Amino acid sequence: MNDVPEKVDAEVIARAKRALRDEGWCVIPGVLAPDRAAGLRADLWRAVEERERCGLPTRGLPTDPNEHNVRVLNLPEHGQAFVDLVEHPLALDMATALLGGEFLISNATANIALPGALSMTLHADQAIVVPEPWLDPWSVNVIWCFDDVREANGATRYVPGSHKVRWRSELPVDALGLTRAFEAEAGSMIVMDGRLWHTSGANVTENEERAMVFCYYSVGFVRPQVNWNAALPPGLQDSFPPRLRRLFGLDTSGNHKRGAHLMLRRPTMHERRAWKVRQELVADK
Ligand SMILES: O=C(O)CCC(=O)C(=O)O
Repeated sequence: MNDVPEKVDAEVIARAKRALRDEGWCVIPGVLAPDRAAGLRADLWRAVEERERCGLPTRGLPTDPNEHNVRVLNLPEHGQAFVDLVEHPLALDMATALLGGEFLISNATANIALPGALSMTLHADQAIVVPEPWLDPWSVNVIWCFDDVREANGATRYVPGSHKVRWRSELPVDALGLTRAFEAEAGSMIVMDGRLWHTSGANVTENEERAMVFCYYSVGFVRPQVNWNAALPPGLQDSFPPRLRRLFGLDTSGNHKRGAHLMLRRPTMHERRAWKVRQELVADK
């Protein structure tokens, strides 16, 4: 595999993790070698054809205002190249940095913005899967750029600082007007805190396409957007090694890890004191 995560400088990765935590996003250039980015782009168009042959919708989905966005849902079923992206070591490393060790792949899709594509509605990915208030990062989107992405060809637009928004009512009234474009070269990875409010940009170019893949991860106690048991062909599920089965949430057990430590450890001094105080209060009543 022509993969180069090892070549991304450790200092660049450390800086990116700090930016992700503090600013809610980061761009890491040069993660995919140019030929791999180009190969994935060709794979993506093959996936579009495959879906259209099967009669599955790729344009004019309810998320988009017109037919100039080409969407590929359920990407992992369209080839190993996309499964490799989902479990790319640097993607998992960045997700771990924000979410901690226990997370699932929630969704993996592509959006190719063709000339004439317009912006979708402003949203935060975490708000789609978890009700407010959004107090902690519980999801993260790792975005792969297969083209040079610039404001004019529809770069994703984000509201600076909006990963701190806990309630929708805290969003600035003119949030859309405050958005800025994520610009990045082909082969870059953009990482976005699930709480960051954003939208697709309009592609106002004559002839540039903007192809991006969105690998969306969420903590283990949040139900993934895709029910992979139903979405992935059984043969593909069977071919997955244990680490991939875990990442896709395909194992028989789920959602017991978060509180497991409560059963395994003795109550802390603080907890024992708090219980004692509460017992005394009840006794005094
Ligand atoms: O295509 C983009 O730039 C953003 C897409 C997006 O936010 C979404 O599909 O939820």
